[in-house]
Amino acid sequence: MLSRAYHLFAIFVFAACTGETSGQPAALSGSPVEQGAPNTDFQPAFAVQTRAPHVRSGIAIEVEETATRLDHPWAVEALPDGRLLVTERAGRLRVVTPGAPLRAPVAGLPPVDARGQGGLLDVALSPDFARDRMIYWSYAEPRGDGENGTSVARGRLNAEATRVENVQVIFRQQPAWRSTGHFGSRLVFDREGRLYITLGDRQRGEPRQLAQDASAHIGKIVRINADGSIPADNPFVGRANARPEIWSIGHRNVQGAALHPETGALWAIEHGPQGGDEINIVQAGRNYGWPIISYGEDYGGAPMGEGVAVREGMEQPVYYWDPVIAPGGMLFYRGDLFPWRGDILVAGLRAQTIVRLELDGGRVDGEERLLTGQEGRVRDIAEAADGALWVVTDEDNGRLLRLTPRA
Ligand SMILES: [Ca+2]
Repeated sequence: MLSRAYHLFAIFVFAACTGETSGQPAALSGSPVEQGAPNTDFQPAFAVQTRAPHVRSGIAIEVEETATRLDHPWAVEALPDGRLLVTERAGRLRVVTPGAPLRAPVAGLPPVDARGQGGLLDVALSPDFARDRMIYWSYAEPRGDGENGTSVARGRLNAEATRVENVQVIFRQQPAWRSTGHFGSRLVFDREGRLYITLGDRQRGEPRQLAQDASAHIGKIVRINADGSIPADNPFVGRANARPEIWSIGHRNVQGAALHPETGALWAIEHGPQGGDEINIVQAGRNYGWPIISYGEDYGGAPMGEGVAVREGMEQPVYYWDPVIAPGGMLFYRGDLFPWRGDILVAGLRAQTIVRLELDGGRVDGEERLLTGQEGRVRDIAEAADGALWVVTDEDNGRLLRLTPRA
């Protein structure tokens, strides 16, 4: 693994905006990003719920290859000292120092079920990491008899960043299932230090129905305290036949989430089936509709359920895509290195790009695709303290890339 390639920082430079040739600002236009025909003929429930006007930053992005030969990296998180935490799905957590060879993985993590989409997934820093050095990670946990489920553990990263200590499992999705798909797994702390965990529907027909059943964690977003205890004001606390960790129901497979920088609300992005990736503002106790409503169709073209996208009592997505982008991680850009403060950036697996969304309050009003498709399946995105962006590509030869504006 310690190839000289790590020392050779290949630089790729290309225009972020393939649509512009003259350097002139693009004319305002209602035309969406070029993305092919939709799979379905659903009409949006409100204006600009999909196919927002194509906006163009008009800037070029420099892409610096900081590490290669990562084994299907799933998450990247910037440490305060400029190093990165990177998970590899096979079960390895790396501390990456830009410019230095990859070193041995962090020791002390529990075993993962690294089959299909499963393995070591997200990693997040404690809100008080500078003081407590606690990290939190999600993973497909083997539960015996071929079953597994999404679990979240935490531990203290030792001073040398070589080992996690005092590891505790603080959440276990129930029930376990025999499936290697749809683990969800994004971790987001809110402003009060409570932890949101996004979960999936386990990809099979039977557990999919449990996305509407509050007695299961399947197809949910949950919220717990940092020690695994349950906040007393969670919406399902005290309800019969309901899991008290649940924050919202009716999700398919949520792999991206972030707190809105002004409102503090949780925004989440989930994979649709064939069509119907969606962004939701996730509010306590609400039902986000899966598998009853969707802007997608089943693989092969059959309708999902009754083939409806709107139902009373179920939340509409803020925005959706058909065809899908296959969204990984998302963030709200906070820096000023790029001219995108307040915009959403989404890692696109199928789209092999970063998708940028401009917002007008709680609605999307512009969309741009930022990379050219040469970077591979973009799994996660993180913002460094200086406003640079870090992304990882989920491939056999997965890469950690640093993005900055081209000088
Ligand atoms: Ca939905």
